[in-house]
Parts: sequence; structure tokens; C-alpha cells
Amino acid sequence: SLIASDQLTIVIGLGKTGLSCARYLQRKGIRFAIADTRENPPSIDLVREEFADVDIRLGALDAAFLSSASEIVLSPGVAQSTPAIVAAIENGVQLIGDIDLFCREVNAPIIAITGSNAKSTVTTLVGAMAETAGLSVGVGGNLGTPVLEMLSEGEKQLYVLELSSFQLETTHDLRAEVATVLNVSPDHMDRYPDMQSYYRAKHRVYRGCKFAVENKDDPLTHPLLPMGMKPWGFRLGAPDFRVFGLREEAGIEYLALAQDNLMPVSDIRMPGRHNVANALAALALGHLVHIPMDAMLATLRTFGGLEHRCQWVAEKAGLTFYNDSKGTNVGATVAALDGLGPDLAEGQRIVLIAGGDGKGAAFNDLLAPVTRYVRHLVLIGQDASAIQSTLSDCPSDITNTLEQAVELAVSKAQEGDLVLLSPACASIDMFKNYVERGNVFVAAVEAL
Ligand code: UMA
Ligand code: ADP
Repeated sequence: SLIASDQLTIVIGLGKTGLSCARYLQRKGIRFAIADTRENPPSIDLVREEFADVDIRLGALDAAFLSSASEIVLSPGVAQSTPAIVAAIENGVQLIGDIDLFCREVNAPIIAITGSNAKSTVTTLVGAMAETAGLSVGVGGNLGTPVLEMLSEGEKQLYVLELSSFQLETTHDLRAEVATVLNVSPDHMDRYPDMQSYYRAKHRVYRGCKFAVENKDDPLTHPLLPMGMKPWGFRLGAPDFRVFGLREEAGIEYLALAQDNLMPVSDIRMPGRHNVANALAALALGHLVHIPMDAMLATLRTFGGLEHRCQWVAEKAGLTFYNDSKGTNVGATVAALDGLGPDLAEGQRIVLIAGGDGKGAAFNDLLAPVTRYVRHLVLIGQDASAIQSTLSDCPSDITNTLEQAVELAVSKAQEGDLVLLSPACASIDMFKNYVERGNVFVAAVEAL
């Protein structure tokens, strides 16, 4: 219509998400402009070539320009609280994200997964379960592939989406077949004013869902659902009707649902107790889209987990090394310690390498698992001394580089100990990202 042709959509952000949105709008023939807060965003020359006819504005966002749009598609890396965006919203501009655009396009069921930790693991695992069952499945979102990029392969039978709180903030119309908040612990406190607003962003995942899956061990994951709708759940405890859990029988611990024992826990290939919770979560999600149980259990027997998540690296000099570089917040490192700790033999301890950019977090929650399992702390990065003073009862050292940290950890460890990199912090103060940090750790271990 005439009115529609006057309307302007503005894509904010020229990262992976912004590019996927611009390409999508281009394909749809929708009039759009692009803005990025950086004077010189990555690959800007290529972008100008690809979108030769598109108005591209760089540098500080212009409130008047943004207010001229009918709709803003916001990238997750840009805060909604940016004043020019606030002004545009006040002027009646609709704010959406790439997830909304995606949901407008697809009809296949969506499994939507959020949480402070374990998102990538559970998302990948459910995707693998669906594949084992012979379904065509799209796996993406915060995990790495922007959702709109998945459309180029044609519609799949199922989508498994990892969604961050940033993505959920701009999502209005998800209506997932199954939605879950896996766990909630503080993260991104540099972007949220308080835990309440972080929690609220996460809980948007449940809006309009057909089935909700909660973590019965974490009350902060409990959904507010319409009257009469009961959540499903998982827990590292007794199973129930609608609850995947654990049951011991004749000395064997089983994954179980209600009365059914499904598989011995020891058949799970991923390491650590926290991954048992992840396995139960994946079973619940998959079950609710009717992935056959056999295929799901077969996947648990072969899926070894993702790189940089409590990943076994090597046995060397009588020590075992684990890379948990993706442990980028306190909750993750607590889970890694509580996950690997119970398998330690008598007298064995963990030497923990931690530190980096704590994103404004408090480190107090590390106290209990560190006291229980850690022999020595080796700290790196911007918040090393903050961690050291919070955990002052545990012997610790601060070093400048991760390579030095590995050497120091080895010198402090005793025969049979486990050396774990699980930083409880983001990596950006010292590395490009958590992948680079993990790779540096692995290389340093190999160089020993
Ligand atoms: N940026 C600006 N100005 C802009 C646009 C972006 O300074 O105008 C900066 C952001 O502050 C950020 C970087 O550029 O530092 C990238 O931001 P982006 O929104 O363009 O990010 P994308 O490249 O589109 O990647 C995003 C997710 N990134 C973020 O949420 C920061 C990716 O998750 C995700 O894989 C991708 O979309 C596809 O869905 C990454 C992530 O770190 C892995 N996520 C956070 C996390 O997991 O903790 C939430
Ligand atoms: P996310 O995508 O949410 O960051 P990942 O699957 O990449 O999640 O795992 C990130 C980190 O979270 C892991 O390195 C591990 O330290 C921690 N973790 C894994 N499983 C759990 C769990 N069930 N609860 C809490 N933390 C976990």
C-alpha cells in the first residue's frame, strides 16, 4: 500500500544479527536503513557494497532519525536504554528483534531455550537428539547462527533456539512449542540495573508457549503460566508425573520420568553432575515435541559435550586438565566445581584458574564450592584481586598471563589433582573471546 511504502525500518547494529536482518529485509523488499553506534564497524566496506542503495548511519545514534522509523530492529549487543532508542520508543516507534522477524516466517515448532548457563549445551544436545531421530532441524540463535540465516535452507521440521536475555528483551511474539529457563544466576550485571530486570527478560521466553519446562531445583525458573497450564520440569532428584529426575534402584542411578527408569546415569557421556541436569532438561524438551525416547537416549550415550565447557584436555604429570573457558559468570563456575568435585577421589583437590572481566558481579557464591573442592586459586585478569579478597580463605596467587597461570597451577597441584580453567568472568579484558582463552589454555597445557 501507499502508506506501507512510506514506512521505514531501521536496523541497529552491523554485527552478525544486523547483517542477517538487513539481508532478510532486502529479500522481502522492505524499505530499511542501517545504523551502528561505531564510527568504524567491522567489514563496513563490504557492507556498503552489499547494501549500496541503503542509508547507513555510523556513530552516535540520532534520536530524530530513529524516531522517523516505524520499526526498529535492534541487535542484542545494543542496550534498549540507549537514550536515542528510548526517545524513538517514546515517539511511538515499534522496537523488535531478529527473533520476532524469524517467528513471523516459520510455522514449524520452536523449542526456545534460555537461562544463565547451559543454554548452548542443551540447545546443541536437543538438536542432536532431533537429528538422531531423523528430523530436519535448525539449531541457532545466541549459539552463533543468527536465526534469520537459518531461513536460507528452507523451512525445517523443528527449530531449537538458544536465546539470550538481550534477544528476549526485543522478542514479543515467540509462542514457542516448548520454552524453558534452565537456571537463573546473576550475569550481565553491567547491562541490567538489577537482578529483577534480568530475570524479567529471561522469563519472556515463556510468553505464549504451549509447554513450559522449569528447573525444579531452581525456583527462579518457575514460569507464571495461564490458569490451568502446568509446567513440566527436571531436577537432580526424585522424578514425578511431568518431571524428569533421578531414581536409584539396586545400586544403579537412573534417569527417570514418573515410574519409568530410562537409562543409567553412568551412560551419559558428558562429564560432571551439572551435565546430568542438562541431559534431563534436554529429555524434557525433546519429549514435548515427540522426539522418540530411544533416539534421545542414544544421543546421550554419544554426545560428549561442547568444546570449552568442562572439556577434558589432557592427563599430564599425574594431573587432569579441564577447560571450562565458557564459564563466564559465577554461576557457571559454581556448577563446574559442583559438577566435577563429587568425582574427586580421597585427597584429590581442584586447582582453579579464574578471573577476567567480572561484568560487575559479586563473587561470594564461589565461596562454598571453592572451600569444598579447591586446593589453590590462580587468578588472572582485571578482577583478579576482587576475587582474591572475596575468597581470602583459599590460598591464591595472581599472575599476568594464562600461560603463567597454568605453570603456577601445576606447581601448586598435588598428584591426582584436577587443574580447571573456569574463570567466572568474561574474557574480553585479555582475549578476543572465550574460545581464544580456551585455546590458549589448551596450548599451554600441551606445552608443559
Ligand atoms: N556493537 C556496537 N554498536 C552497534 C552494534 C554492536 O558497539 O551499533 C557492539 C556490541 O556492543 C557488541 C558487538 O558490537 O560488543 C556485537 O554486537 P551485536 O549485537 O552486533 O552482536 P552479533 O554479532 O549480532 O551477535 C549476536 C550475539 N552477541 C551479543 O549478544 C553481544 C551473539 O552472542 C549471537 O551468537 C549472535 O547475535 C547470533 O544470534 C554472543 C554473545 O556473547 C555469543 N552473547 C551473550 C552471551 O552469550 O553471554 C549474550
Ligand atoms: P551458555 O550458552 O548458557 O553460556 P554453555 O552450555 O555454553 O551455556 O555452558 C556455559 C558454562 O555453564 C559451562 O562452561 C559450565 O561452566 C556451566 N554450566 C554447564 N551446565 C550448567 C548447569 N546445568 N547449571 C549451571 N551451569 C552450568
